[in-house]
Amino acid sequence: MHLLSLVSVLGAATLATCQSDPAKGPVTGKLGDAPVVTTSAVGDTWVATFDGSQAGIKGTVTAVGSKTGIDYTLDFASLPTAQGPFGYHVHAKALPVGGTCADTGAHLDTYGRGQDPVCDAANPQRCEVGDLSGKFGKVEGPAAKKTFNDPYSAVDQAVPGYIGELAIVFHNSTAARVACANLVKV
Ligand SMILES: *[C@@H]1O[C@H](CO)[C@@H](O)[C@H](O)[C@H]1NC(C)=O
Ligand SMILES: [Cu+2]
Repeated sequence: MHLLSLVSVLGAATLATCQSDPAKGPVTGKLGDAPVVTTSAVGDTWVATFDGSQAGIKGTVTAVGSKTGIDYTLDFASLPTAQGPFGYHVHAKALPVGGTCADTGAHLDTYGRGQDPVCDAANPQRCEVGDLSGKFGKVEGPAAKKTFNDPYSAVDQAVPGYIGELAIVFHNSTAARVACANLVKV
């Protein structure tokens, strides 16, 4: 066997051990798949309020602690039809006072799977924790209401996947960050 082909065989083997089982879809994070969150903080509630001053987006994202993760409700009276569909994520940082959506960091990615390849909604445990629209679908104007349970995010500060005080960011169809608001405890 040539050295070169030995190297490529070893390379392929190394790659195979780093990657997830293809039958289960892309892609396990460096710290593994996201486990289902169970918590004692059931009922704790956080709300991000969009007042219409950014891209005309007006509504709320409400996150309520559930026995498994978080029950989310998106309730938007105004979403500009020309710019959607909109992706929305929990980002890794809060919007600082006087800051912009560019200051909110990347998606909350508790298990280090990265953005590439994109989230496969059939395997939500392998998506970035904060990639809510990747897991549960984008929203479109002129208005939108949407509820879902995300078992992998948490309202309990002691639990990995904690979203408290972080920013929810909306992206338009060309991925620009068009609106953001921090989650505030109710
Ligand atoms: C998305 O927002 C950016 C920044 O405001 C803007 O330049 C772009 O045209 C928007 N895309 C759409 C499809 O509206
Ligand atoms: Cu985002």
